[in-house]
Amino acid sequence: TFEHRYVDADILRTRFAVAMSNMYKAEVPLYGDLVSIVQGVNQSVLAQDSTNDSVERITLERHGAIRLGSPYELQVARRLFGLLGMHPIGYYDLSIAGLPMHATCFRPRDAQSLSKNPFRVFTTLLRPELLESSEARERALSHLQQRKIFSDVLLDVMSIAESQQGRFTYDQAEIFVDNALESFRWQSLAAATFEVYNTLKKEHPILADIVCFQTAHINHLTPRTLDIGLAQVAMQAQGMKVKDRIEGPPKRECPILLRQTSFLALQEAVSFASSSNQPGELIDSHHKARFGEIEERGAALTPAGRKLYDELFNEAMEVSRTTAQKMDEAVARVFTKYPDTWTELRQQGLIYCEFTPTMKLLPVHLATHDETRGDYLEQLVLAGIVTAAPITYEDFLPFSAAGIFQSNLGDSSSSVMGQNKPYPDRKGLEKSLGCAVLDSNALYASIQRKSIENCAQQLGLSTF
Ligand code: OOG
Ligand code: NI
Repeated sequence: TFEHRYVDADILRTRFAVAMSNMYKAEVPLYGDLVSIVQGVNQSVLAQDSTNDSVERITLERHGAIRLGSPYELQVARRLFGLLGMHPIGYYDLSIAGLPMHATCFRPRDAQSLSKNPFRVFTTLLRPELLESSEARERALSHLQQRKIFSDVLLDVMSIAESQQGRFTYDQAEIFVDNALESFRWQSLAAATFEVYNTLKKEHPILADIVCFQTAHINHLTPRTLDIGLAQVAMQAQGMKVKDRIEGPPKRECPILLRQTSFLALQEAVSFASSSNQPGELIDSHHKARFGEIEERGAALTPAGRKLYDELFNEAMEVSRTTAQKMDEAVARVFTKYPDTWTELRQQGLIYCEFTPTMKLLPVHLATHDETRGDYLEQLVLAGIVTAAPITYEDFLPFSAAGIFQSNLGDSSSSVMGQNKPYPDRKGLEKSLGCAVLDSNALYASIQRKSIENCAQQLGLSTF
């Protein structure tokens, strides 16, 4: 039929993510080693207990990161990811870490798309207004205006898809994937001269990385591990230079949010034109941008759960930030105050859950909703009529992202205005993006609510 002419966006997203993973494996062989380590760990964990997420999803699961320079680039990225069923969700302020940038995450939004493939891209945008040197700012802006990271072939095929209600035919999809990949491929010939690169790098190393290259090179692709502690040990055993601590919550019985660690950015060969007057003459140098990251995902927290998390995290950070070990100890100690059984987390409204009716029949004493009995849904869970599975956190953590960024910057001094003072500007990012970012809590809440409605319907109940 007519519909069969078009490629399903969920299938296209998987194809794109797999193609990107293959490209990155060829570019950064250490990433391939990381994927092998994670798959080994995941197999051993799955052999011991089964989780709610499918093995297929976890094996395929990745997030990547790109750093964009201008609102134009961000708008094209929004269209590109939109065609892959990925939408801008959440706002992340990185000025908290002295970085002149803010971010959103492009990812699928509904439960069905997420279960097919949750591929996400953490996308940062430069905030020139936060740069201290006006000279560096002018240089960066004029360079960004000239560069072209998206080819005409790509832009054309995207326009065609948009005129077909956001869908590609099979032939168009192939052109799209091939050309979209080129926008994120590593190019060892820089777009800027060596002099410009050094000027911008002196201002901020991230600025040079964002501005001086021909593409928005993907700077890491992160597989999801079911046990980040085990994976970290395996990384060290293979001699990888691993970041000094795991970001996020401590190890727990009931994992929440996100824990991340990485191997540090590699030094890679780059050549630069010596000056714009003599484009033929090249200078060989190097650049550090690309690293390898792994992550363990836990339950999505409700606003109440997140508030408690942030309070405890801040409390732990106040204790001592002198060494990684001291920080880990403080986090572990303070987080003993965070409930650590699924029942408590659920009953105290700290996590989002997806509820599913079991085959068990509703006993007579529970067959009707009696207001005096308290939380009816919770009683059905305790009676085994309904199961409650924590919903996986699909987003990022600003402090974790900041920690990953900083681990790759060494001890370079930052010259961002008001160092380490937060300057959030969600409206500014939305203006650059050309649309509002979605609220992740609303998405988790909607998945939970739909599952509850489904339980009610299947059990023949009108309400909970
Ligand atoms: C992104 C760093 C943040 C994460 O997973 O939070 C990050 C970047 O370096 O561009 O990778
Ligand atoms: Ni990452």
